[in-house]
Amino acid sequence: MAATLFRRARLATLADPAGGLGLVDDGAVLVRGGRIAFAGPAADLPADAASGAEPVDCGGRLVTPGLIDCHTHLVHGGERSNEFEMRLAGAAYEDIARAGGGIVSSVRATRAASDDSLLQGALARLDRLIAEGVTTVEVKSGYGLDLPTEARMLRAARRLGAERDVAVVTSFLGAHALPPEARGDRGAYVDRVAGEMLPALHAEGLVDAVDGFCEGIAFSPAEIGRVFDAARRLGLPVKLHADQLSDLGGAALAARHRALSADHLEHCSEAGAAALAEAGTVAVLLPGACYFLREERRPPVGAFRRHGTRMAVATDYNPGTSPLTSLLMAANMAATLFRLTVAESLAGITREAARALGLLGDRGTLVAGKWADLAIWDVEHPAELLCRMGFNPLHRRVRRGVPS
Ligand code: DI6
Ligand code: FE
Repeated sequence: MAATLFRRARLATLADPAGGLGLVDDGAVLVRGGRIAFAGPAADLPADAASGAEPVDCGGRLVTPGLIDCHTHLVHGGERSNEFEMRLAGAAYEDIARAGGGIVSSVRATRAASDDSLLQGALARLDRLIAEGVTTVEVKSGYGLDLPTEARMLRAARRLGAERDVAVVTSFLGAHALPPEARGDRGAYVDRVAGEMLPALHAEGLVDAVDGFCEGIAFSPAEIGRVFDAARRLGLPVKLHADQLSDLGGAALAARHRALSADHLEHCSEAGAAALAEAGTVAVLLPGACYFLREERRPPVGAFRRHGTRMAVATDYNPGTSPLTSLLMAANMAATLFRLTVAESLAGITREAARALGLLGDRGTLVAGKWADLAIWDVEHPAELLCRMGFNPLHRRVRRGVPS
């Protein structure tokens, strides 16, 4: 089996049980069959283990796990810079949404877009993420809100993983907003999401997890609960847009359903933070949306630390509230806006992002047995990855052992 030895590497394994970066100054990563056979101090590599392996000299560069963006809406039609201008003039996001803009305006554009334009638009955005060392990305539906368009979005998401060397994980977000044709009949729409759309999309193999938007302008905890019950009947994991603009008890709802993650959480209470920790539900922080909406509330990072709630960080790329295609910038904002440490921010876009997708068993840290997904950086110190803005120091990205 072909083997490669990445040598003279400064590793940040993210595998430190105490939550640190797991730094190894003179490190090596041995890869066999696309998986990590060894990662650690070069001096600990058994002398004969790497015989015959093709050497790759990392020149003392920092090597981290490949980055993971665990919350994106990469597939959509149209763009929403008009709403940006309206908000600059003083309009609130919720007012724009109630007046028929917001998510529903992206729904109109997505329904009108061809399959090819959905794919090409998403590829252009995905390429920005990949250029920064992203090796796994989650992609949601939720701008179709009818079965044919939700299916087209999820098929486009699957295609992304065939067109590019990246792992794509899909989430069905039928409970994102009430579509105009539902004419206020919320119950009938939620029934359709849970009883028709989800089973059909799942039968086509398009759904890895089920997401929902629990908010005053979207769906109530009871409505989301019905969608989550349907997910459980199909054996699918769930996650939730929770407590972003108000506290509807979204974190507790996610915890009750043993969700993989609860995302946003600016308005999450202390009890919500505790419930997430108890359930093992990851808090996914999305500072891009917080920044772009000029939200003044911050997620309760102190409470997450006190209770031992795991924290991931993602771009939440979407055309309305977080048009951000830089995961490094998201990590910078998590540090500057939310006061995460360098170790927390970097873990947030690697180890904890893998956990938030239920994939920590095979990626997210540099540990023997996992996929050899690596990012090799032209920096010496991990803090350099986060502190500079609009700066991409990626030297090489490695997926399943193959450098690109
Ligand atoms: N993620 C979402 O899904 C909503 N907010 C967020 O941060 C709405 C996105 C949109 O306005 O299109
Ligand atoms: Fe989102």
